[in-house]
Amino acid sequence: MDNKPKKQLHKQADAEPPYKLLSLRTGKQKDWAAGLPGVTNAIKSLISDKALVRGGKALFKMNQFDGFDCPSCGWPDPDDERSPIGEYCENGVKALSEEATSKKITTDFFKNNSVYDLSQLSDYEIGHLGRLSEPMYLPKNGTHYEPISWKNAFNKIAEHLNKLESPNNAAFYTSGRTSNEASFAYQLFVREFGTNNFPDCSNMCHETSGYTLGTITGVGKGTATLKDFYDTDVIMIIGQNPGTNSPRMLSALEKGKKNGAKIIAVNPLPEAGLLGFKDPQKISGILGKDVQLADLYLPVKINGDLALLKAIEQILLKFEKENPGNVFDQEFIKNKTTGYETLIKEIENYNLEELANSSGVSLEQIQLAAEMLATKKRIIICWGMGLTQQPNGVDILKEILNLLFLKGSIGKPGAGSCPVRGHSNVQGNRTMLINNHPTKEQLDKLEEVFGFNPPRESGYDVVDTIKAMNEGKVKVHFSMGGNFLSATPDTNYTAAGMRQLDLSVCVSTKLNRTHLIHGKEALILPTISKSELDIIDDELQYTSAENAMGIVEWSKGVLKPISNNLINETHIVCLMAKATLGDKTVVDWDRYMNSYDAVRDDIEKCIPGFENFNIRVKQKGGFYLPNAARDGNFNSKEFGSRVPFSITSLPKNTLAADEYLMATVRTHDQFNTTIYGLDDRYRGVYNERRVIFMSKTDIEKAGFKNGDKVDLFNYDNNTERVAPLFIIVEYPIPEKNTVTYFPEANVLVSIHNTVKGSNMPASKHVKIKIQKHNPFYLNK
Ligand SMILES: Nc1nc2c(c(=O)[nH]1)N[C@H]1C(S)=C(S)[C@@H](COP(=O)(O)OP(=O)(O)OC[C@H]3O[C@@H](n4cnc5c(=O)[nH]c(N)nc54)[C@H](O)[C@@H]3O)O[C@H]1N2
Ligand SMILES: Nc1nc2c(c(=O)[nH]1)N[C@H]1C(S)=C(S)[C@@H](COP(=O)(O)OP(=O)(O)OC[C@H]3O[C@@H](n4cnc5c(=O)[nH]c(N)nc54)[C@H](O)[C@@H]3O)O[C@H]1N2
Ligand SMILES: [Mo]
Repeated sequence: MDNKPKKQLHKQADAEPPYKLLSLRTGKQKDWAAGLPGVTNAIKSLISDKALVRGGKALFKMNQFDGFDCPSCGWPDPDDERSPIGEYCENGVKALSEEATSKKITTDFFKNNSVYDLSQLSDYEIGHLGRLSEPMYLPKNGTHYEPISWKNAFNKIAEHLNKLESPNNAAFYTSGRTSNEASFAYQLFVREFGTNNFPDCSNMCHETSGYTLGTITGVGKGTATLKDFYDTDVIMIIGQNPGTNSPRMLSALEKGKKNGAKIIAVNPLPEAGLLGFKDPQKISGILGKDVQLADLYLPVKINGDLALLKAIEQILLKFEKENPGNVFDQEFIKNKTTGYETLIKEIENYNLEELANSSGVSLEQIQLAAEMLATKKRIIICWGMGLTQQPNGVDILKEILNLLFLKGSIGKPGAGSCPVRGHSNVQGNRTMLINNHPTKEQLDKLEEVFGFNPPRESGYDVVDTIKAMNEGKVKVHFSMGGNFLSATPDTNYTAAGMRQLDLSVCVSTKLNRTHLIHGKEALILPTISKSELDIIDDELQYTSAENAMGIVEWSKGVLKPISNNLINETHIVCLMAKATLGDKTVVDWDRYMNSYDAVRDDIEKCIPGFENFNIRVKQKGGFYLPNAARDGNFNSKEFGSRVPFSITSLPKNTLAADEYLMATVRTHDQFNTTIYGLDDRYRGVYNERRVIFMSKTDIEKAGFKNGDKVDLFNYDNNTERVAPLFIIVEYPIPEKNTVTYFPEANVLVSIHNTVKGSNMPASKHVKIKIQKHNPFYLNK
C-alpha cells in the first residue's frame, strides 16, 4: 500500500467556515423551554451517528452519585434527590452523544484529506466526522497530518520547548472541561518549565465576574447555592439564557417559584427559557403542563443594564426615604459596607427618565421591578455572558453588588450573587491555579511543597497571547482542550498569529478548526472523554470537578474508550513534563501516573479547602469549598472586611446613523464552537446559522426586507473586518441592536474591543455596519 500522502499544491487552510448559505426556515418563537420536544430531540440526537448503544448506556450514569459529570454546563446537581433515569437535560444528552459517538477519524482519513480540504468543511461537518483516535503530526510545509508515536510526539514538544529563548515564548491554553487532577498537574509542569502564560476559556467567559467579585468581596466566585434558589423571594436573571445554556437551572427556578419566589428576567431577547418551562424529567412536564417562569420581563437594550440598575436603585431609595429601614438593610450597610452616603448622592443625581431611556425599558416596568424588590430581603441575582462580555462589564457587576449590598442580600440563606458558569469544570481549573495572575501566597505554597522557584511575574491571558503570537513573542502554543482559533475574537488576526508559531499542539477529543490553522509544525494528541473509562494498571480511576457553586464531586466514566491509542489528560501532562524537564524536575511524575490519589494528595497540600480530599471526594454529593463571602465574611485585599459601594458611570453609547450594536450568542444547537445541529428551535430559526436578528423598525429604516442577504462590517482601530453573507431575520429586539451567532461572527470582534479590568473580548458589544450583500466579499 502506498503510504505517502497524496501530493497536492500547498494551499493555506481557511480560518473561517465556507461562506455558504443553507436554506433558512423560520417559525414561531417559543415562549417556554424543555418538555416533550426537548426529550424527543435529545433522543433523536442519541440515535443519530449510531451512538445509541454507547450514548444510551452512559446516559443513565450522567450526573449520578456514582457516575460521571455531564460534559455540558457547570450547573450543580441536586444533592438530595436525583432522577433514577439520569440527571440530564436535552443539551446534556447532545453533549454526550457528541463525545460518545461510535464514529472515529482514522489515520487513513488524514492521509486522504489535506488540511486545506478539511478547512472547506463547515464546523458542523467537521464535528460530525467522529472522535480523534490516533496521535497525528503535521511536518513543516506538510499538507496532510501523519501518524506519529506518542513517544515521538512528546519528544517533539520537548525539543521545541527547550530551544525557546525563554519559557515565556510558550503559552498554555486550558478549556474548561479538564479535570482538577489534570489541571493541577498541568499548571505544575508549566510553572516548573518557567512561565505563567495561562490563557484560558475563563478569559473569554467569567473573568469579569471573578475579577469584580474578587476585588470587592475577596472571593472571585458567586455566593448563592442551589438550596438558596429553593427558598428565596426574588431571582433576577440578567444577560443569561438558561433554557439553552443551563437547562437544569430551570428545575431550580421552578422549585423556587413553587415556594413563592418571583422572577425578573432582563434580556434584549425574549428567550423561551426565561418565559416558561416544562420539566422533561416529570410526567406533568412531559404531558405539556408548562410553568410560567418570569413574572416580569424587562427588554433592556444591549448595554442598557447599568442604567436600568441605577434606575431601580433610585426608586428603591425613594421608597426607603418614605419608609426608613424597610427597604434597605441599614444594619448590613452600617456594619459591613463603606461609601453609602456617597452612593446615595450619586444615585440621586441621575434623571430617572434619562436612565429609563438609556436602558430601553419603560419607566412603568422599572417601577414594577423596584416594587417587586422593595420589601423583599432575600434576592438572588444571576448573570451570564450578556454582562461579562460588555466593555464596562466590571462596572455593571459592581452595580449588581451595590444593589445586593443595599438590600443586605448577600451572606445569608436565600440570597446572593450567582455568575452562572459555562464549562463543566471551568471554576475548578481556576481553583487548581490555572491562572495567569497567580497570587504570591499560591506561588509561595508551590515553592514550599515542591521546592522549585515558580515564575513570579504575571503571564499572558487570551487577548495578550493572540497579540504576542502576532508579535512573534509566543512561538509554541499548547491547548489542553478547546478550540482556540474559533473561540477567540478577531478570527483572521488570531489565525495570522497561529500561523507564525513554530509549533501548535492540541489535546483534543474531536477535530476542530484549531487543528487546521496551525504553527509551522503541529500535533494533535487524542484523549479520552469524561464519559469514558480511565483505567491505570487494571484499576478504574476517577477524576473530580468543581461545579458553578463550589461543590467538588467525583466523576467516573463508564464507556470503553473509542480507541486503544488514547492517553488521558493527566498522563499527557506527566509524559510531556518528563520529556521536557528530564532529570531537572523536582516533581515525581511517575507517582501521579500511577494513581490520581497522589495528585489529590498534593492538591490538598497546596490549595486551601481540600483537607482529606481523597476521602471527602467520595462522599455522596461531594463537598463544598470554603467561601467566606457566602458566610458574609468579606476580606478583599483592597477593601478588607467591609465591602465598598462602587461609584460607576454610564457608558457613552454613541452610534452613527448607519451603525448598530451586535451581540454574539449561542443557538440551542451548539456547545460553544461545537455545532450539534443547524436549528435554533426556541428562537424559531431552522437550518441556518448565518443570520442577523434585527428589529422591524431598523429593517425598514435601513431600506432592507426580512430575508435580505447582507454583509456585516466592523471598523475598529481603522481595520475593515467583514462577515459576508448573512440573512436578516426580523425579531423582537430593541432598535439599533442586532444579534448574530458565535463563532461565525467572531471575525467582527476586534482584538482591541475588550472589557476594562478583565481584558475579556467584549463579544456582546460589537459596533457594526450592515450593507446589502456584494458577492465581491465572498473571496477570502
Ligand atoms: N447547550 C449549551 N450550553 C452551554 C454552552 C453552549 O454553547 N451550549 N456554553 C457554556 C458556556 S462556556 C457558557 S459561558 C454559558 C453561556 O451561557 P449564556 O450566558 O446564557 O450565553 P449566551 O448565549 O452567550 O448569551 C447570553 C444572553 O445574553 C443576552 N444579552 C446580550 N447582550 C445583553 C445585554 O447587553 N444585556 C443583557 N441583559 N443581556 C444581553 C443574550 O440575548 C443572551 O440571551 O453556557 C454554557 N452552557
Ligand atoms: N463571539 C463570541 N466568542 C466567544 C463567546 C461568545 O459568547 N461570543 N463565548 C466565549 C466563552 S464563554 C467560552 S467558554 C469560549 C469557549 O472556548 P473553548 O473552550 O476553547 O471552546 P469549545 O468549543 O468549548 O471547545 C471544543 C473542543 O474541545 C475539545 N474537547 C471537548 N471535550 C474535551 C475533553 O474532555 N478533553 C479535551 N482535551 N478536549 C475536549 C474538542 O476537541 C472540541 O472541538 O468561547 C468564547 N468565545
Ligand atoms: Mo464560557
